[in-house]
Amino acid sequence: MDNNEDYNKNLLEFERKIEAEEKIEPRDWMPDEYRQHLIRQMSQHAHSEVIGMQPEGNWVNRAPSLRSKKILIAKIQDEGGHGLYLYSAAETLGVSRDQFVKWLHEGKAKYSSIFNYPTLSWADIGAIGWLVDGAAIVNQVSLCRTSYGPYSRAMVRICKEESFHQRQGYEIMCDMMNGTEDQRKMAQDAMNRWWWPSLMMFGPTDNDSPNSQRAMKWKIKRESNDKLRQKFIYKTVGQAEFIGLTVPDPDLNWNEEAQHYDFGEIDWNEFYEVIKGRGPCNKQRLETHIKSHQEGEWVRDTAREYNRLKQEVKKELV
Ligand code: BYC
Repeated sequence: MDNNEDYNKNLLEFERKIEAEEKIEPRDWMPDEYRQHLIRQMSQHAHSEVIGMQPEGNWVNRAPSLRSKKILIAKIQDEGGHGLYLYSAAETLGVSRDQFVKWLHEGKAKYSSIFNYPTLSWADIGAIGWLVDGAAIVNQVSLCRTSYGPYSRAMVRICKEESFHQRQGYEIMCDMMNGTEDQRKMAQDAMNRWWWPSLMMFGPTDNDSPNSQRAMKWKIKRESNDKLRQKFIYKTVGQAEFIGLTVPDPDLNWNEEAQHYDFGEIDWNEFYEVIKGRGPCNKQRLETHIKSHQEGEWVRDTAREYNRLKQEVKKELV
């Protein structure tokens, strides 16, 4: 068989597995474009989890009670863990974690637009848990059925933890809406600032999403950006109304015929500015990550040295 014949045979088997809903595993043959697509998406996803620790970390010292501080610390730690699952899953595609981090620092890899907005009040911590984790769950529940085995398994575990995060955020919003007039105003202000960026998390509209077609064909993505955005709005509007929050969109209307909410125009200029690195906090987020990474060099050195010594001791014992 010549190379071309080999390739076609492998491709047929790969497509059969995708069609049959069998997972693609790290040692399986896969087209290079499939591998590259996953490397991009999974590393971006991992970076988002880790960069996402920063806006919340900003409030650990100012949490209003010991209980809320403990919960917030646990949540932030979970996000770091999610980054770890995702980097490990992405490494099975043949790229090292060092390389992923290098691409992030060089501005070659993205992370979610949402983490380039500031957290101005305690209510923002509620809004992040409720809206941002809420949006992340909608996306990630769908990704549990992604075709790449390690990604899909990481998602199952992550989703369990994200549902706790979403409740943590909603609890803060409920408490504030049941509090004083000033607290209600803070909650509404956070809702006003986080609503639209949360809708942007799902990416451009289906018509403007260059990666979607291939992702759907290979079942990397199981539902489109617009469909997931709709699901999030459907799930969230009732929760907002229930506690007396107003969704900051005068064009939001239930469409009986389509059985979904029609909503106003997303500011796509803002979205593209943020993903090009020109959002309110992009510079700060990346600089903080680079600084922490450099400061953590001694930990990595120590771990490497520990491993080297362990190997030496093992050799001596043999
Ligand atoms: N932000 O063709 P499209 C979390 C980029 S964190 C930045 O639709 P795709 C959490 C996109 O990369 C949740 N960039 O792309 C953590 C592409 O550019 P490139 C993170 C975005 O990949 C802590 C271009 O726009 N979740 O849970 O088919 C605390 C065109 O887009 C964004 C994930 O990462 C964005 N929002 O679809 C709390 C989920 N949207 O790469 C919570 C996994 C689009 O070609 N990722 N772009 O240069 C995905 O599901 C998909 O990658 C996306 C985008 C839906 C995000």
